[in-house]
Order: sequence, then structure tokens, then C-alpha cells
Amino acid sequence: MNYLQRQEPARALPASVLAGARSVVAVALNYHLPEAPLFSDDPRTPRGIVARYARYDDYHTLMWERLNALLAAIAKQFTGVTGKAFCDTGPVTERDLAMRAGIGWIGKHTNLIERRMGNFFFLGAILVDLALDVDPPESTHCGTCSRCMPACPTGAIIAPYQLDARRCVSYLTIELKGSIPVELRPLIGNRIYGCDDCLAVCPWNRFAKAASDPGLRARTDVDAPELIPLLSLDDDRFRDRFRNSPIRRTKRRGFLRNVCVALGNIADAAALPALARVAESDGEPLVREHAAWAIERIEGAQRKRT
Ligand code: B12
Repeated sequence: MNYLQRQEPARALPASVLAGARSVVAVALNYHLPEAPLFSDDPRTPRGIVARYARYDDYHTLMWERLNALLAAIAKQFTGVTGKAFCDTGPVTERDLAMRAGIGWIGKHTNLIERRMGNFFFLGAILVDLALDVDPPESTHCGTCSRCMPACPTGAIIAPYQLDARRCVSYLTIELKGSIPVELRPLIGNRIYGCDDCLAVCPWNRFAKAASDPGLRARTDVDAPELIPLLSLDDDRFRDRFRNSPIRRTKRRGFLRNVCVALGNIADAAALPALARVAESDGEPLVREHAAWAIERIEGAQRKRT
């Protein structure tokens, strides 16, 4: 995540991102999927878990459309206004701005929580050179609740409001490009792309309504995908299968790395032939190494059983 360091100077100075910037319009987009399974309920087939946000087409495209439409509406009302939209792209701290704009508060898991939306929403922002009336910030409503902390499978929430991103499953399975630290692999379970556990246990979700933006296209093929066939994806088939999906971010090598870890953790011997093929002949050393680890783990589990 070196981009965070590169963007540091500009983050502190919004006017260096947009000359004359005076205000920020912060927005949230609900992506709650109450019906989507968090865990696979079919123990017979090794299946993976994908974070809910990635069970849609890439949200950036939709967020851009919505932000630019909003900017156009603002420009209609205030002639001559200049603005710039952001969603994960620029040196803009959407979460901090959203908190200061009163959308919600930063919870102990370090994500923003909103009273009626709960946890599952994306953030975006528009910088404008207009002096707008400012909403007051929201106060914190976590109280004594800290359910998110023990819910984290890797213990990444090391203190309230403090995440060790290097341990977060979202970092390990998406942002990390290399090898997953061996000691953390068993803790990842069958999560193959991101993780929702700290968000899912938050009691504020009880008021949340299902996402209703017609632009959010849910992809049912990643609800609980079968893992073994994923090992056969070559580059072209990976690109085809995950066209428009956030999952493209890991590229095939990162994704297959994750699939190997999940198969090792599920420890079903049915995966051994496919893993052996990958460990021997995959073109990516990263994938071969994780496949070898999975084989060792499955064989270790078999030895324990006998
Ligand atoms: C890097 C990153 C990650 C990293 C690190 C996350 C982290 N918690 O630090 C990793 C890969 C681990 C990650 C994981 C996830 N992420 Co992320 N991530 C980002 C990204 C791109 C940058 C965040 C960042 O570090 N910015 C730089 C720092 C300096 O800014 P900051 O974190 O906002 O911190 C400032 C303020 O928030 C404030 N602050 C920070 N903590 C606190 C605490 C208190 C009490 C107070 C008062 C202030 C305060 O001080 C800081 C300095 O100004 C943002 C998008 C963005 N541009 O903001 C998405 C973003 C934060 N991620 C998002 C999501 C959805 C996720 C996941 C849920 C995805 C998933 N299901 O797998 C997980 C959640 C994990 C978790 N518990 O946080 C959403 C969060 C939406 C929300 N409701 O809050 C964002 C905003 C993307 C978006 N556009 O919607 N993410």
C-alpha cells in the first residue's frame, strides 16, 4: 500500500488537489446484502468466501457515475463552480471526511458506521471551490461494545480504533502482492477475497436495509464459489470470469494463491490432485509455493486423523 505514503503531502492539503477547494461533499452508497451467505453451508464441496463488496461489479464505476451526476447538479445550481470527484483514487481520506461531514462515526474496527445503514456502505467525496454550509460531525456510538475485535480472524484489531493492516485478511488476500506470512495462513480459513467478519457482527447492522441502487449489479457466481475448479483458471479465463469484478485487482496469481490457502485450511483430500498439478507446473512461483503449503497442510491433517 505504498500509494498511501506517496499521497501523504497532498492529503494534508486539499487545495493542492483542487485549486481553491473550500468544501467537501461526502457521500455514502449502501451495498448491504442481508441475504448473501457469509459462510458456505455446504460442507461437501470446498467453497470460498468473498467479501460482500466484491460480490458486485466494481463499485468504483458506479460511484464515479453517481458522483459526477451530483457534481453536474451542483454546477447547474452554482454557475462557475469547479469540483473534482474521488473514490479511492486520489489522495483524499474519504473515511475521515465522511466522519467530519456527519455521515457516521469511525467504529472500533476503524470503518465508518451509520445509524440507519450500519457498516456496509462505500464512501466517495467531491471537492468543490464553494463555501457550503457545514454539517456537524457525528459522535461515536460504539459505547462499551467491542464485538468486532474478537470477531477478527487474525486479531488485526489490536486496540479499539486501531487496525494492524498487515494482519487484516483484506490486506493479506487483496493488497499484498507476495507470499502470505505462513503463520497467518491458517487463520484466513476459506476467505479468498477480503473479509467482512468485523463488519458483520456490528449490532448497528440491525437497522440496515438491503442495497437498492439499481446500478449495483450483484454477481451470484462469487457467493460461495467452488474452489477446486478455480485452480484451472489460466490468465484469459481469469480475466473473462472476473470481468468488471473487483477481484481482478489481485490478478490470477494473487487469487490462486488465496484459493490454495483456503484449500489447505479446508483440508479436504479431494483437492490434492489439482493442488499437485499446480504445485508442479504452474507458471507462477507464488502459486506453486502456496499449493505446496496446502498439500502439506492437508497431508498433515490426514495424518492426524489416522
Ligand atoms: C488502505 C485501505 C484499506 C487497508 C487498511 C484499512 C485501515 N482500516 O486502515 C486494508 C486493505 C486493510 C483495508 C481493508 C478494508 N477496507 Co479499506 N480502504 C483503504 C483506503 C484505500 C485508504 C485508507 C487509508 O489508510 N487512508 C489513509 C489514512 C491516513 O486515512 P484514514 O485511514 O482515513 O485515517 C484518517 C482518519 O480516518 C482519522 N482516523 C483514523 N482512525 C480514527 C479513529 C478515530 C476514533 C478518529 C476520531 C479518527 C480516526 O485519522 C486519519 C488521518 O486523517 C480507503 C479509501 C480511502 N481513500 O480512504 C478504503 C476504505 C477505508 N476501505 C473500505 C472497506 C469497505 C474495506 C473493507 C471492509 C473491505 C473488505 N470487506 O475486505 C476492509 C475493512 C477492514 C477494516 N477493519 O478496516 C471503505 C470503508 C467504508 C466505510 N464504511 O468506512 C473505504 C473508505 C473505501 C470506500 N471508498 O468505500 N482498507
